[in-house]
Amino acid sequence: MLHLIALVIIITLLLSWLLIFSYLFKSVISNMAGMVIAMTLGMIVGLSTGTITSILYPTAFFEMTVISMLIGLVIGVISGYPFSLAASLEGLMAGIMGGMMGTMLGVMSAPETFIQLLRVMSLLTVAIFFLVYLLQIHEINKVKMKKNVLFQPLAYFFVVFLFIISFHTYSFPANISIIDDSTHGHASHNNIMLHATEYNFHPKDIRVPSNEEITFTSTNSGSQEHDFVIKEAGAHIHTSPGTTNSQSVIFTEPGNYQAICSLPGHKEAGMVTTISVVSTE
Ligand SMILES: [Cu+2]
Repeated sequence: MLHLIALVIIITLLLSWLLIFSYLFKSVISNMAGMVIAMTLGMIVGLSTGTITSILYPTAFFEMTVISMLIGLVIGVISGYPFSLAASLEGLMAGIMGGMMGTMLGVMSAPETFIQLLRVMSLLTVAIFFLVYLLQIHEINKVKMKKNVLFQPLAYFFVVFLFIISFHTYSFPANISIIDDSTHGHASHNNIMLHATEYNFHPKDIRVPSNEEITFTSTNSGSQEHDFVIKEAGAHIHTSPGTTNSQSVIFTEPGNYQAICSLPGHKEAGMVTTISVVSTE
């Protein structure tokens, strides 16, 4: 959750910076550029808000759509306001559209892709903010030829660069709580669905919280016998072809565990899955 909050704060700060720039230099930014700025900011804010809110609260699809449309609308109007009524109107429409599309994207995506979706959306948002900033600088420099460091895109680019790096270094530890929803028909975080075939497990990477009961349900979609064994946790789920079996375990120690199929040669053929047990504290 912390990463998500940090992400929202960073995006809000960057957005504020752009808005302040628009208000400070509204006299030198052309109306045409103003309309593009309003449209772009309204749309991307609506889109990312919609995606994030619908991932967090997929059961409240209608409410999240309305909220995202409102946020996109407000940001669009604020972005266009310094320039002209037309720019505000354009921002308003783009914000509504972005909010609507963002929530649909979030709801239609499979829970397994949530983390990637959040990464893509946040990188896209920051990259588009950067383009808007370049447009502002371009407009301002046409008239003022500022030499101030603030008017060099390099400083901003550096912030963006750090952001992207930090993003790929840390994953979202919050992803478990995000995916805690059964309305998608997929597994909630304490209920892991597995598929065993020749010779593979799906999914390949599993993240579960420590000190909570985790139920592994293994379905054998293959044509041979398979099992699912986590030695350290005492888990052993045997399945004949076409059958499904479950077992519940509790991981007391955070860390990486290996789950394998113990039938001769199956592990070597690829029936291995990594289980990351993360502390919930
Ligand atoms: Cu096997």
